[in-house]
Amino acid sequence: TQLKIHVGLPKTLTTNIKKSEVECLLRVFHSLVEKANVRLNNFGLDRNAFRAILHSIFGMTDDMLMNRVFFAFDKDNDNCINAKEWVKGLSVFLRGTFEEKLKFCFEVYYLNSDGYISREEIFDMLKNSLHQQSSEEETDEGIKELVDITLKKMDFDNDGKISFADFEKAVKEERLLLEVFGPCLPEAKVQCQ
Ligand SMILES: [Ca+2]
Ligand SMILES: [Ca+2]
Repeated sequence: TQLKIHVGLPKTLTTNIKKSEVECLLRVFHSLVEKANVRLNNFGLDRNAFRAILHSIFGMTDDMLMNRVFFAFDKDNDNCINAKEWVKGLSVFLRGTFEEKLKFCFEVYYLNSDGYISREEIFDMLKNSLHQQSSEEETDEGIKELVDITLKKMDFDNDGKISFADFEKAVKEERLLLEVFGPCLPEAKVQCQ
């Protein structure tokens, strides 16, 4: 059993993944767990093992975002990705509808589970992603200005933070805003064989 990278699975094939794919994802999961977890009692992937997979299979490189993706996958907050969380998360990666991806990105970005993306979080994420993109050091003042611009564009009810309703409305108007705070969906489509 192996995962193969395919660029360009049909985008129209959305919603639920097929039963055979679920079975394949479970096989992959169990072999990854076996490889990663010989020492651990938990039957699942811990953060390091999961991040290694995000990096090697999905080409992710950003530590902060990989941590956030881990927390978004880990629905029951036990610091371990179990089989159910793995299949659920990967089905969004593989075949998520636009709505599912919208929800997933929002979950990655709000992190502290109060249901909003706060000004401080926007600042941290923009600072982090600007760090990755350019060698020049952005000043905090410059980033604060970007935070204001972002809020102006996305905070429709003017309460100084981004709710899911704000996020949904902004992304529906401008799709590029889906990953505005950093890439958290894989570029390449992964196919199970
Ligand atoms: Ca978990
Ligand atoms: Ca708001």
